[in-house]
Amino acid sequence: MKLHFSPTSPFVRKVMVAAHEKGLADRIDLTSPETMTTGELRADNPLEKVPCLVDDDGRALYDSHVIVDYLDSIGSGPVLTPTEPKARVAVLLRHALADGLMDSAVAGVGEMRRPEGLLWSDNLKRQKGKIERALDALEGQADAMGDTLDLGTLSVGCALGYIDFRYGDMHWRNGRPRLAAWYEAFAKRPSMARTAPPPA
Ligand SMILES: N[C@@H](CCC(=O)N[C@@H](CS)C(=O)NCC(=O)O)C(=O)O
Repeated sequence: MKLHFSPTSPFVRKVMVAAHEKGLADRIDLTSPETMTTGELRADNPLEKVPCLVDDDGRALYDSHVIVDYLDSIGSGPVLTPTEPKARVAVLLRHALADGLMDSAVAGVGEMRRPEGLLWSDNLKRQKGKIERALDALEGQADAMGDTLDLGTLSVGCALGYIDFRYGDMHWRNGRPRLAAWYEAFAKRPSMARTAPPPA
């Protein structure tokens, strides 16, 4: 299988953490990030976004949730999205929160990278508000997450890793001791250690 890859994307990391946890990482070849601009990625994903996984039959899969679901169905190891209705909706909901946190964090970075004079400060403020509220909600869920590994918790781990990577000056751990303790333990998983973004 081939994965259109970027070492800094939290969505790509979500896929790679799942691949490691499901025993599939060795079966995935990573493209160089240049495919994002050469047209190669566009040929596989009309949205031209990473991650995009091309499976052994040549079928291109996107987005990160679809890819993780696919890996969950073909790999070994823990089930990432349970089938029992109550457990399933809880995992999907936590995934939605983590994924929305990633969306806002990535959008905020895009805003900060606008050429001088074009930064839309209201939008940046809005995205940062979403980030703060998502983190507050996760603080309330930290004890329930415990040491569970599923689609929801691995997405939270990748989202927090991205906040550390891009928003170090936000000091998100302040006032969120439970989430900080949860992340400290979760980040030690080999799947997380092996997929950490490069030093900023
Ligand atoms: N919902 C998508 C989001 C993917 C995404 O936003 N990827 C970013 C990198 S972090 C990207 O490829 N951006 C390029 C673009 O928007 O043109 C997913 O879960 O895979």
